[in-house]
Amino acid sequence: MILIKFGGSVITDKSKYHTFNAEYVKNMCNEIRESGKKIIIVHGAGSFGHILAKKNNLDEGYSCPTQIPAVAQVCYDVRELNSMVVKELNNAGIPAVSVPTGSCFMMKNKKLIMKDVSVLKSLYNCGIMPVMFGDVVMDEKLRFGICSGDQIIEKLTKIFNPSRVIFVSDVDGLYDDDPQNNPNARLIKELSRSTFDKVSTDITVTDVTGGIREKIETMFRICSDSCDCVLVNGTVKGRLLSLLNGEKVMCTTIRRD
Ligand code: IP8
Repeated sequence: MILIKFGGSVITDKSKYHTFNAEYVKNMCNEIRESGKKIIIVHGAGSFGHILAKKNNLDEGYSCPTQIPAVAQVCYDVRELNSMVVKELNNAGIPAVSVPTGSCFMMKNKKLIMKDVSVLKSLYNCGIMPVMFGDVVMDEKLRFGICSGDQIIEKLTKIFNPSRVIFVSDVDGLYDDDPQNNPNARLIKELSRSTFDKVSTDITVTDVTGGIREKIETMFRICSDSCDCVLVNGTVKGRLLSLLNGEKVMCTTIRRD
């Protein structure tokens, strides 16, 4: 099976609060359906989560009472986003249901811990895709915390043993320099740990769960001899389908040294 993370940068406009990129989501859902592969999707929060979470310091846990309505609002917003993603999956012909992250996981000092994941397995075995998402989750030490889709993916890797994990974002992959500022920046097709240590990964977006560096670190932890990890652009129509079909596409594959 394959795990796919729909990054917030593809499914939302990260710079504008509460903006859904319906077209990209629809295309990706259709491509997943067309591939015929067994897949579970997790998605990020994008502008439905990060903007308010950052404004209210939710990633640091509880510090003042005004955060509480913000927690409720972010939970509401990411559930709205999740409903739209789940709707597109079902419209594409993929039976899918929402599984709120807090129903299977808790956090302890920002670390995600599994509680009861039997519902995930039961849905999957029933031919229904459980769809989890970056969310505010209760934390045993900090009262609440921000759980990213990447953290969820890392846990699901242990449960489902995927042969491949695909992180879909709005860039072609990782470059050896910032392509916005350097026209000679080159896409890194295969990323090893030694190459990664030399690459600049400065980001300017509003992201409370870490930027591209944290994401690639997660990918290094996930990838193994039996599971490869790929970063691909989901805004280019057809690219995800080509990747799923085993064709050569523009992307970055993470390789363990
Ligand atoms: O977009 C973040 O999840 P991510 C979750 O996967 C919230 O990093 C609520 C900001």
